Amino acid sequence: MESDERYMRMALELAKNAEGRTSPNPMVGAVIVKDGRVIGCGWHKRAGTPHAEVNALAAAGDLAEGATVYVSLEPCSHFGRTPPCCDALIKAGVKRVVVAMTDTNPKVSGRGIKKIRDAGIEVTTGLLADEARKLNEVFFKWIEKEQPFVTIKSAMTLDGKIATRTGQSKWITSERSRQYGHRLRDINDAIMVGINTVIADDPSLTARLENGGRNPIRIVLDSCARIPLDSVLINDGKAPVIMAVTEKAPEERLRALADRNVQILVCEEDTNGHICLQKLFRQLAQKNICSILVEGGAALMGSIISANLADKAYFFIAPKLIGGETAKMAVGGEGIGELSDAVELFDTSAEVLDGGDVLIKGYMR
Ligand code: AOF
Ligand code: ZN
Repeated sequence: MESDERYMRMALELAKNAEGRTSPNPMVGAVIVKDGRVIGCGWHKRAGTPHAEVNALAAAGDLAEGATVYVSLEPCSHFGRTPPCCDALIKAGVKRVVVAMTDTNPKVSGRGIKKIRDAGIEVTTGLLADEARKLNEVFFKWIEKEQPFVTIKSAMTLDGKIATRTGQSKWITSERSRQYGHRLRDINDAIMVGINTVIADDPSLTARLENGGRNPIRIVLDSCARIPLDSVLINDGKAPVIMAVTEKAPEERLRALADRNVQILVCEEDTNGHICLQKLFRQLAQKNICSILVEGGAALMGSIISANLADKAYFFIAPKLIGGETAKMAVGGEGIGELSDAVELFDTSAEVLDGGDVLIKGYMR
């Protein structure tokens, strides 16, 4: 039905109100309709708080009896931080439930839909399923693969440089691009950089948006714990810091970091003696870090790309040229020899931002 699609779109839009705030839960929206009128809406605001359906039912009150509920994800069937939504819908006496897609969380996985059907309620599934899946690309990667969703972000010139030959990098891109970058920090659970970036830039890695913003957990890859002890990010207390080190890191450095409330993760090395990123990502996923924004520098970007660990990419390109053989490029590492091995992005889009920078984004793998 045409109106089914309209209400489901509304549910998807409502879900987005909580973008970046629901982790490790998905974003979910719900719309309750009776006699062609919306009688209640809701969305899931934050993990540990009521789910979308429960918020919408509360808004509709007794009117929910005999109504149709549109929900962007299968209603849950498990007792988690909150009780099952399928029970709440059954209790409210709704007549029909329209679901965009099944929840692939193994604790739910069709059981919510079955329970609602078994209670004699009509259930329609699969409406705008592609949109619903894309909305929660982060959650589905995390719950299905037990890996975080990894986004790489780089700000470069037309000739792919991220700094001049003397190392100047502030600022390559426009104010608008940088605000966009802060929004990406705001909606990701964690931000990751390599130690060379910390030494070169002494960044704070916080989300500085006009209306506040939420700081991500800051993760630094630093095998030997070389981080200067006066670095801003381990002293400003603005967000947790995780230092990923290996056994090469000296004890007394680790103690000094622990004194600054830094969490230390001792990681395994790969065959090149670098931190094994696959294993580190798995460990981070187990800590409920569902999304990571990788901001460089060049070496880390090269490792992530060659290990095929990125899901999504944002390249901000300023219409400027820097030139120079030694000026750093966005992606370091060894690079490929055969053109046929080039990493190709898919589902790409390009957008000219105010200020003239071009944002190219797309998916990887
Ligand atoms: C829904 N509606 O709005 C959301 C759902 O720990 P809990 O109780 O918050 O449960 C979290 C799980 O519930 C989460 O992993 C996902 O499978 C589902 N999320 N389900 O019915 C919602 N956010
Ligand atoms: Zn639920």
